Amino acid sequence: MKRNITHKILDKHLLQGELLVGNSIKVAVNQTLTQDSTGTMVYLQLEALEVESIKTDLSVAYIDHNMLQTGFENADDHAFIRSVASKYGIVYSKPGNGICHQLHLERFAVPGSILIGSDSHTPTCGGLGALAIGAGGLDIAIGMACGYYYLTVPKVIKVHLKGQLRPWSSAKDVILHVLKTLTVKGGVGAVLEYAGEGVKTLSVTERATITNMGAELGATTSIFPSDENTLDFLTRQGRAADYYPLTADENATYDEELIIDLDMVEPSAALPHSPDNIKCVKEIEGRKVDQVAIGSCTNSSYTDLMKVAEMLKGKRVSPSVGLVISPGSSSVLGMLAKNGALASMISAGARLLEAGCGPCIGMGQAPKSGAVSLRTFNRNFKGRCGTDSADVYLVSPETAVASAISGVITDPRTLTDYPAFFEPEKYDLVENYWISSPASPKAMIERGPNIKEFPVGKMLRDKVSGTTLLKTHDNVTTDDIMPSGAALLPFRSNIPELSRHGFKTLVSDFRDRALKYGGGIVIGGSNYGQGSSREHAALIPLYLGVSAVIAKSFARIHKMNLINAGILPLVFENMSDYDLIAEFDELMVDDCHSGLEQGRLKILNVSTGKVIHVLFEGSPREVELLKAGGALNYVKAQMREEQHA
Ligand code: MIC
Ligand code: SF4
Repeated sequence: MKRNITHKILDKHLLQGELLVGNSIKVAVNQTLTQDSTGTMVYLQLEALEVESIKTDLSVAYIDHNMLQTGFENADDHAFIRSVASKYGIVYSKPGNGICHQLHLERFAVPGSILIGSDSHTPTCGGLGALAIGAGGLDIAIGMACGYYYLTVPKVIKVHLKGQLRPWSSAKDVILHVLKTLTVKGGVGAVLEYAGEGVKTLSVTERATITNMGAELGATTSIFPSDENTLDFLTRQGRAADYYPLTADENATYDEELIIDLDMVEPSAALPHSPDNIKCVKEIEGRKVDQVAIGSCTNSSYTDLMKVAEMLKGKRVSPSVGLVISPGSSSVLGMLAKNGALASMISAGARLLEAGCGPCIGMGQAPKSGAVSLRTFNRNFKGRCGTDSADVYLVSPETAVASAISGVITDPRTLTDYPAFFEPEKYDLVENYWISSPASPKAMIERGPNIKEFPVGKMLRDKVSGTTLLKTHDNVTTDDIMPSGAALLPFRSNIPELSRHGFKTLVSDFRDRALKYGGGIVIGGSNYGQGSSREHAALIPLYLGVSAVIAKSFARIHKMNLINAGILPLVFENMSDYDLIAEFDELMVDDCHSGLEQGRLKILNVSTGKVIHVLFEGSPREVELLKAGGALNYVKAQMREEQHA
């Protein structure tokens, strides 16, 4: 059979199972990455697994999210992560070094390898031909401890790129176009594999912008071939030796195909409050803009920011606009400083932030009430920027700068001179933010007062019953289930404190409801749990006693996080049965164990007397994880058995 790139990589790493769409397989993991806001939990779980060493070729712990140190909490988290990194020989990236995905692309990603990361935008490294998958924290801890990862074999959608982008249209507009076509649930259960003659017209950083935002489609990941542009990128980063050519076989088979003519891609924007709410910039031109933010793991590379600097050279940011720029890495920032680009930004009136996630995750720069904020980021969920009443539009760097200068949403094609600059033959590598040393098993773990215990599930009883604590609409995000931002991110290693804020964007009293009824059940719409990989969106419900979530459908990473936590993720057999359950109804499920094994369970709505059938769509291993009360219990028991065998 003629193989696509995805199957070539999966095949090479296959440890167990058959490569058939929908099957559960076990693959070897080469690399892992964590960032700090999910990382504390990952490393607490790694400790709980009680292994002496890790089994990956490379694991990296980045500090990039929680960098506003307004209290001791974030700094405590950093110290904890750093001490665990030193114990296990995990590479530690100090705050200020940059955003995990941009750094990993620059320094470590290898074509043809498998990378898993505790962040949903891990697929960024697919721009370089790695199979890079975002996962929940426990999966990353297990990946490090055991060297493997379980996934459901995705279907592979070929995205055939024709032609070449016109000036002022950019990689961001390509992925916005894909989002318009497929929507935020169109990628669930799929890998988007890019192919066609248009591929060679895109640089690795442009490809990475596209694979990064594949996360917004709900895709397992996105991947580009590894070709001469990959070699060019790696050479400039001083690591040509990591190059490995990788393309799909001629006439390779795919499950679906999408054709995009790059010539036809226009400057676009995702309108509030969803990344798939797409319009062409020219349709929304003229709306007054209050804030423009440039950066995030989507658009903070050297080439992105050089374009920005060139466009700002000799210009003035509109007096009514606040422009903030956050570079993706210390290397990018250092080079901008050295070649004068930073000076162009500053003299135009831009505000410069340190290299990190910053405003993308609401760590500062919340816009004013009712503001229009244009951002080159990847998510515009309501309230994520820190201001509930703000309207966030996702745009390319070109559209962002054109609008920052004019003060209104502006199609960059109205500008004349397309920014020109040279890419250096060798990128400056900044070494002094990295801490890398062999494992020192006796290293003291620093555990400040912010590091609290995390909840672990209990063995599943055969009968589960509970009150419906909440019923949600479609496309609920993990930002809804467990909001982030400057006030809450400091508590990512403090589940009791965080539990006060569960589902806060939907209801103000979820915790009180859970306490009153002694836990219960949540009802969701379709694509429940889209967005971030944060397993806190499962750990908070676990902590508050939620035993099951019954939804129309689930987003991939969140479903796995629920299973890992020992919470049943069940889907309605008939979607209209969603209407048969109201908030505060009493539900009862008998014969859970055999129901899970058969994939079909019967629920009695005790309040109405109605019977509802739900499905469990998961592998036999996932049934065992649920019976054991979650992945930690299951994997630990398995490791004990192996030791005694
Ligand atoms: C995000 O972009 O939503 C985050 C913050 O990077 C999350 C991780 C987290 O919640 O810590 C993600 O994308 O997984
Ligand atoms: Fe950081 Fe934003 Fe990227 Fe998430 S999407 S990793 S918050 S820059």
